[in-house]
Amino acid sequence: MIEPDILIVGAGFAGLYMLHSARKLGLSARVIEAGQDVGGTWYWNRYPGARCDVESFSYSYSFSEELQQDWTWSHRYATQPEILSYARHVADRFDLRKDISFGMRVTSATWNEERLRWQVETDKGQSFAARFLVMATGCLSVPKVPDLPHLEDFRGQVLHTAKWPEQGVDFTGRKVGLVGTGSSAIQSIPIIAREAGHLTVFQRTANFSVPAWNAPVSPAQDRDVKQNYKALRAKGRATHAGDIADEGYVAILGLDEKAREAAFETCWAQGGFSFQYAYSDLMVSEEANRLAADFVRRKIRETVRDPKTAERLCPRDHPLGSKRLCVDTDYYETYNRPNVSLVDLRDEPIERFTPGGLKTSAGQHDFDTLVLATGFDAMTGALTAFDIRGANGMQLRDAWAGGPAAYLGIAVAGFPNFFVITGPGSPSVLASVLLAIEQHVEWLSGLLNHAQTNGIMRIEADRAAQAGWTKRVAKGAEKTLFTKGNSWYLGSNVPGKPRVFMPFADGFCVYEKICNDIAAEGYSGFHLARDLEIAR
Ligand code: NA7
Repeated sequence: MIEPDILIVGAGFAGLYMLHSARKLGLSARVIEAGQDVGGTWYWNRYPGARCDVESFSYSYSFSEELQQDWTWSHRYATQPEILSYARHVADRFDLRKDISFGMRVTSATWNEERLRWQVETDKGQSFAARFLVMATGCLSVPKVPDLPHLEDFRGQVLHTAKWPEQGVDFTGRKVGLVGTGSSAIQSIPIIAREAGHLTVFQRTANFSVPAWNAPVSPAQDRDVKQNYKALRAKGRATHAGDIADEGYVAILGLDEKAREAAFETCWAQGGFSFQYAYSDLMVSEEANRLAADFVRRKIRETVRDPKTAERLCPRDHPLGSKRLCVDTDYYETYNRPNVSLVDLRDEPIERFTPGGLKTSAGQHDFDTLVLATGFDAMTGALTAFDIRGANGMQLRDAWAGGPAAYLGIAVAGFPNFFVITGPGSPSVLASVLLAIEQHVEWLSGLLNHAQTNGIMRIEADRAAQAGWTKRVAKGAEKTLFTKGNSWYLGSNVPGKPRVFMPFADGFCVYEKICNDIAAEGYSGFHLARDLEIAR
């Protein structure tokens, strides 16, 4: 039995920084990682075209000046191999690997009130008893394979974007069927189309995508960012999106038609999330959102030559941004290729898979390779995948049966000494996620330091404080258009999952201030018990 102070689940960016921070506090820590290397979602998501959709300079740690000065990003949006190399570099640079158990999965975690420790079992038979359990399991780490009728009849190769073979896939000459049109699909479709004999995309919901205008980072840009990193990071922390990219506060409805069109063109030319960050009313006013959506639909029609295909690609059933905006390179252009076709599953639903492809209500579609770009059981999937039993034997998945509730999105009532990095109820995926991770790890480190200095053995979120927080998160989201689309933010891609908007939508800067105020008040909303007797 190993008895570390902290057991961390996951060696992605959250787990790596948590380990580094725990060491700085003088705590012993162990990380359990299912993969054979660090990187988390970037270890598994090796599909062609996988890239970050936040710019590389933001998609990186800020906690070490030496690290950010030494590392050079090759492109505005880094590829998966480059991001994985960065994670490996961080692990080596801070000598993290020696405290990580790779190829090991946690199978259960049970709170032992007598010992004030988490008893953790793994699939390798190794047990741990840790004072603190930190879930650094990521928001997008449990791939979702939907219930597709008679999929087992299909005789060809089946791939999921989030479980891509390490050796890659050669699509040359293959007939490929691809289900999905979320970010993973939109990034991989242009690349698969260049190799495949034919690619048929099966779309259920047309999605909004904006151009990445990805390009190499020039030596001058690199120099400029590195000279100004400190100020850029501070600027990012003061924004709603927690991104070093510019955040505008212009109201679309405040602009006349000419100015509006010019503003949309400017954002389009900048590319990426600037289209969403630029406006104060985009995510709160249906009319403002419709104007922006109309602009994107016009761009789709200008790009895609076949008018029928263009209409199918035009999103109509959700506000722009309510499903995560996609950032692409040549996505819409790809439909001008003669070897690419688009099937709209709303017009012709899938009836069943067959040995040579699938049959819709309109007829058979043949392919020999199936790519499922069907997403994730997001934000809670990894937390409910195995037994986590808190005080009084309560299972986390039962506690969350009606939807996840976590105080500040980091701690759960009934689950003492248990913390979730970028958990539901925190900005997480609505912020630049590396900053969201850093803020959580640093805030939690402050709490653990407070516990150490004051002899606190047991930390538990107060149930009423948690209920208040959950209400506040829901209220914040209701004021926006985020709740008006069926998205993984709401859990609506997983049948039976309660429809709850999971991220904190009021903005990173707002959230960070609340967290800091709570810390300054001596961690209000938490029960902190000083010694074993009091704790019981
Ligand atoms: P997403 O964004 O959840 O996309 C999944 C896609 O798969 C989406 O287009 C779904 O359509 C489609 N899907 C899911 N189930 C089905 C079935 N049963 N039939 C047809 N189509 C289906 O996942 P991604 O991996 O692309 O991206 C996730 C995040 O990772 C992304 O937002 C970035 O932050 C990185 P639907 O829209 O549900 O109709």
